[in-house]
Amino acid sequence: MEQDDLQRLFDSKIEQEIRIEPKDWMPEAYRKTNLRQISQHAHSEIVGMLPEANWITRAPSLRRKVALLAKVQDEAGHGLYLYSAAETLGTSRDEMMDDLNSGKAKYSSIFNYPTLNWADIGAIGWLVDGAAITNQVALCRTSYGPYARAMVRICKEESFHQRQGYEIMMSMAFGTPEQKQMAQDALNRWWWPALMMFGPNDSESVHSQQSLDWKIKRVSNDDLRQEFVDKSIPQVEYLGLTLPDAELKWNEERGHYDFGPIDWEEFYRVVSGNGPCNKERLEARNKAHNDGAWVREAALAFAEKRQINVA
Ligand code: FAQ
Repeated sequence: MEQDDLQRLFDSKIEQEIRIEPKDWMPEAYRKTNLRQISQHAHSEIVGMLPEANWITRAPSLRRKVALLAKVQDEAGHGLYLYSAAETLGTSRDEMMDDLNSGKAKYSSIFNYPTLNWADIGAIGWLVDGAAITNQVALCRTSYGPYARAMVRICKEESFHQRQGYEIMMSMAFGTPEQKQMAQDALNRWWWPALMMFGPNDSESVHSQQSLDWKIKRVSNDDLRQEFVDKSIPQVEYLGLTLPDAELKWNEERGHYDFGPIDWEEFYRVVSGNGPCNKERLEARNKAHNDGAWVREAALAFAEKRQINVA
C-alpha cells in the first residue's frame, strides 16, 4: 500500500474508534508518543512502589500490612503490563530501564515527595491513586490496543488501592485528636502535588492537542484535574478535614469548584530532577537493578540451557 493509503487507513481507524494494534501501520510520531507516555507510566508505577514500600514494615496492624503489601505488589504488576505494552512499540525493556536508571526518563512528579508518617499512606491511596484512576479510566479508551487493555485491569486494582487509602484516612480522621491532626497534615502536604499529577495547564501542555487528536488522551489535563477536585471535596467534607486552599469555592455558573493557582515553579523543579526525593528514588532504583544482576544472569543462563535441551 502507498504511504497516503496507509495514512488514510490509520486516520479512518482513529475516526471510527478502531484500536491500533502493534502490527498495524502507524505514523512514526504516533508510535513515539505512545512509547513516551506508556514507558513514563510504567516507570511511575515502579518508582511509585518506593514511598509506600518504606512503610510495609511499620504498618500498624497485620491487616494493614497485608493490604499495603498487596497494593505495592499490584504496582509492580502494573509496571510489568505497561512495559510489555511499550515493548510492542519496538523498544526493549532493557533500554527503558537504562533510561529510568540514568535519570533520562520521566516518571510522575508525585513520587518525589517523602512519606513522613502512616497517615501519608492513607493520603497516597486516597489522593494519588484517586488521581491516577481519574486519569486512567479515560485511558481505558485510548486508541492503542495494548495500552487500553492494560488499563482495564490496572483500573480495577487502583480502585481497591483508593479504598485502602480512604479507609486509613477514615480511621485516622475519626480517631484521636492526634490521629485526626496527622490525617490533616498528610492532606495538606499531598493535595497540591496530587493536582500536579495531571500535568501542566492545557494552554502549556505541549503534547495534549496532538494526543487528543490521535485519541491517545481522551480528556485534557485541566478537565481531568477539575473532575478530581469536584469528586474529592465531598470526601474531604465527610472526613471532617479541610483543604489547604483558601480560594476553593463552588461556582454555580460553571457547575464546578473553583480552586487556587498551582505552584508550577515547584512542579517544574520536581520534574527536572530537583524535588525533595528525586536523588533518593534514583539511587534506590539503581541499587535494586544492580543487586538484581545475578537474578537476570541466572534466568538468562537457565533460558539458554532450556533452549539447548529443546533443540
Ligand atoms: N510528572 O504535554 P504534557 C500512579 C511531563 S501512575 C512528571 O501535558 P502529556 C499509580 C510530560 O511527560 C501516575 N512529568 O504531557 C500509582 C511532558 O514531558 P516530556 C502516572 C510530567 O504526556 C499510584 C511534559 O511534562 N500516570 O500514580 C507530569 O500529554 C500510587 C509536558 O506535559 C500516568 O503516567 C507529571 N505529573 O500529559 C503508583 C498516566 N505531567 O515527555 C504507585 C499516563 C506532565 O515531553 C502509587 N500519562 N509531565 O519530556 C498521562 O496521562 C500523560 O502522560 C500526562 C501528561 C497527563 C501525565
